[in-house]
Amino acid sequence: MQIKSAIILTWMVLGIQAFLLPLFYSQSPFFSGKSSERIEREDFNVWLNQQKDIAFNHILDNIGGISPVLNTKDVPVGVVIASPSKVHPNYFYQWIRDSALTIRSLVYRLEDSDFTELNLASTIESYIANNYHLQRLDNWSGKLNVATGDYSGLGEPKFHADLTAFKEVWGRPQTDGPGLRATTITIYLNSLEKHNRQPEHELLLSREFIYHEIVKPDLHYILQYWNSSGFDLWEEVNSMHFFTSITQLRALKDGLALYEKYDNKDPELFEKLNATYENLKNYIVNESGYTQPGLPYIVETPSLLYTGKRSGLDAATFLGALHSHSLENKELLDLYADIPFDVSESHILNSFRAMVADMKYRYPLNRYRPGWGVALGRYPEDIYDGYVTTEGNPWFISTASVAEMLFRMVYKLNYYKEDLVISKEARDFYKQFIDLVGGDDNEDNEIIFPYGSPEFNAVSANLADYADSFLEIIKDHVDDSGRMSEQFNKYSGYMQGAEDLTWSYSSIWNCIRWRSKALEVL
Ligand SMILES: *[C@@H]1O[C@H](CO)[C@@H](O)[C@H](O)[C@H]1NC(C)=O
Ligand SMILES: *[C@@H]1O[C@H](CO)[C@@H](O)[C@H](O)[C@H]1NC(C)=O
Ligand SMILES: *[C@@H]1O[C@H](CO)[C@@H](O)[C@H](O)[C@H]1NC(C)=O
Ligand SMILES: CC(=O)N[C@H]1CO[C@H](CO)[C@@H](O)[C@@H]1O
Repeated sequence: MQIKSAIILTWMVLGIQAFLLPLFYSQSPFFSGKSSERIEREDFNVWLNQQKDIAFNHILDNIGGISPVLNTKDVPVGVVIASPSKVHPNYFYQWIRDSALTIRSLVYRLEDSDFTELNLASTIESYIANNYHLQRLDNWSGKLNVATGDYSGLGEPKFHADLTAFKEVWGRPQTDGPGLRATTITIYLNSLEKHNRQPEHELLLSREFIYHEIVKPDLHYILQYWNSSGFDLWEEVNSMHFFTSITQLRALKDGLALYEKYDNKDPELFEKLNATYENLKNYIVNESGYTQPGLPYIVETPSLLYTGKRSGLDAATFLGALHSHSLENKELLDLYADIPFDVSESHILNSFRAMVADMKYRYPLNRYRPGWGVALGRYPEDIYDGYVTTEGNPWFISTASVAEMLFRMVYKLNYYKEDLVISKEARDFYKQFIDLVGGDDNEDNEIIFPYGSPEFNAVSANLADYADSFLEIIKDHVDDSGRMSEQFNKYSGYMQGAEDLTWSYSSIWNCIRWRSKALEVL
């Protein structure tokens, strides 16, 4: 560490273009010993294929049972650790949020394999069974008592890897966990149903059992706490947050669909789900302050805007848009069409544009690539460096997420053969990809490029190229065997923060998955 800091300092002082440094990044101490060839940085397409597999294997390295490196005494089967790092920093825990999002990648991969990768199915089911247990574990957020309607314990954000409660001061509750878990399990239930299967784990008696015993408590949690404050996904601020609200809304939508399939005995629940869905949606759109008159972008945590502490720009916004929508096929697209703020909504696009505009200059390593994507961090005011608070840095999760957004946009336009409709609010975003000057001079009018027109095709191709330029940045900052930590230093490009962060691997894997889908229809 000290040597590295000294080098960084020297390079900064000399003002040398330090972005070359990551090419020499050395091996992480958690090297699993498996054969680990050097990645091919010279050929982008070769690297993409390598990195997709490398990322997936490193996800599995961090899940008990399926991992070749973890001991199931420390990390039981199906437990997802956030990172193998036990000191500086200690992320050797299971978080409800990180685990739900990571397991979601496994569910997508299982579905992509047409339900043939059965070791993934059994890992997913162990995760679900573990969560049955975690839901019922007393903890500092509270407990679960269905009889008395006490669901408070489900707001507990993290547990020890060995499935025991974490009894230290922490940012709790975190009210996004139950919704993220419910949605991940819903996607798995739908996959089981599609393939006409029932769960095989001994605790999980049937799909109905999973819905009644595990998803329903999470839905009840949201019904009770959707309008209560909690800590955000970065675990720093106790307030109301866009990411939390929008992913809760998605979970309520999932709950309504599951209710139709697995429940008909609880009309009171249906009415509450239905009414709360409408209330939460109204809250998000009309009351929360996530959108503000005069601001073109989403305000992730409005209370911090009002106190002048933050601009509201935050990568959590992109993660919220991604994880609350599904658009693989028409059925899913229609089901979630009613959830606001999908990837092509103007506030989301303007958050993206404003984050890029800020971080292009905030992070010195970005200065050397004019016209390209930039390495993105969590939010402009961030000062967490992965160990302590000094200065914020770019994160893999943020950078991969915006690329995934762009690929989803390309997919949506081309797969559904939609016309490209550019609203007045989104003009500035699209100006980066097509000359709009020759078009309609009346700034109040929408501009429409019909599906298949030269302009439509140019925008599609340019969006995909722009997405690739974010992936190129990731390519330059992973280590020689494709490993990813949490962050990379804004001056030197060296990785820092928790090593082998599971969420970093999950987000790059999701992104490359959507890239393939987008290119198939382009
Ligand atoms: C929160 O919503 C519930 C209904 O879901 C309502 O009964 C309660 O009054 C609301 N609380 C606040 C503080 O708005
Ligand atoms: C809620 O119930 C009303 C009336 O039954 C129905 O029209 C509406 O579509 C339902 N909303 C949802 C989200 O299911
Ligand atoms: C927002 O408020 C307007 C005006 O009251 C209302 O018509 C609209 O339905 C609300 N939006 C949502 C999503 O509830
Ligand atoms: C095991 C454990 O930590 N239990 C605690 C859970 O939270 C309740 C109240 O929130 C405490 O009273 C328990 O001691």
